[in-house]
Amino acid sequence: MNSQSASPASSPLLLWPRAASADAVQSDHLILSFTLLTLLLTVPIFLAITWFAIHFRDGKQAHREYSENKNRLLEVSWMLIPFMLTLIFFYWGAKLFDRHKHPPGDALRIEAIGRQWMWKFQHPGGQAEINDLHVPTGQPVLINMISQDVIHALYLPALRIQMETLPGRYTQLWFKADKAGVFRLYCSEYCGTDHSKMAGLLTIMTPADYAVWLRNAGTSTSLASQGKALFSSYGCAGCHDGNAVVRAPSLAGVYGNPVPLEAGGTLIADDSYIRDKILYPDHNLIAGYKQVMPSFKGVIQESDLVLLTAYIKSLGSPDRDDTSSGPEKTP
Ligand code: HEC
Ligand SMILES: [Cu+2]
Repeated sequence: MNSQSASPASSPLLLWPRAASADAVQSDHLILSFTLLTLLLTVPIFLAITWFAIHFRDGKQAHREYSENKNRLLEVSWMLIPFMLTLIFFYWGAKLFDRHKHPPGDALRIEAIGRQWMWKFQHPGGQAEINDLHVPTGQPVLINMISQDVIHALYLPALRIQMETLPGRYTQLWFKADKAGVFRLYCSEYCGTDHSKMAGLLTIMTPADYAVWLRNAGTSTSLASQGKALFSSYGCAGCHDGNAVVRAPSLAGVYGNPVPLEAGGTLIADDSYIRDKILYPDHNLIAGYKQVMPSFKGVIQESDLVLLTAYIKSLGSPDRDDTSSGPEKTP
């Protein structure tokens, strides 16, 4: 298949676009074979019903005497065999679903924000794009998304995947593309007047082309360093850097680790935890601290929350042992 040149614009009605990943091919096989099985199971029944309806119609001379079927093997097998056949698809589908739910750890992470009516994508190096998305082949790509207003859904037909984009909650989607080319992406959740315009192009490129694209896409400031600047400008550093007057924990090595709570129990400091902490600091107070952190709800936008999280994430590896200035975090 010739890729890069095949612009999606050349075929306006793309009901079944070319599959751009091995998983997408799997999905196609699953759908096609399940449709075939459904036909196999329903067409004979449909034909039999039609034949019976004609053969035994009112007024027709036919043999109508009841005779009991004593063939137990036949009775059991016509129930069991179709059941087993459909179970194969249950297993196959569940396996694919499970794969979709578990992104590999080494995935390239792209941040996405949906809003009425556009998509904003951000690469780790800080390169941002509106509606269009560029990704490399041969590497798992994880899209971490959130909505700034209503529910949207990021739909990548060539990869046969979509995910709801929710206000107030991160959702994720991952794929490993293996075909370079230009495809389409959509919002697949009706989200208001200009919903139909919330679409763009998904460009899948070889890793070398992607590297060139990144270099030409501007921004030399990574998400983490943009976040660092915000960390100062929103006044977080005032409390959270080592020599503040207020007793606040160092954020080094927090990301990805369990946090002991004042109320008992622990939480894993993932993206949602950090976002919640910034917006609702009075929830989940950390063990050994007073509630002094102000809420930044209505002050900090989703896009900045993503940057702050990227910064906090960059502050340390998950396997922190204690160089941090906060009190003991281990129970
Ligand atoms: C007035 C001081 C103060 C300010 C300003 C402040 N924080 Fe905090 N922050 C705290 C304190 C105290 C805690 C620990 C107690 C708690 O759970 O609220 C904390 C906890 C946190 C935690 C959880 C840390 C952990 O170990 O799990 C994060 C993340 C965090 N703050 C991020 C921020 C960010 C980002 C900002 C700026 C937008 C900010 N804070 C501004 C005082 C502050
Ligand atoms: Cu939308």
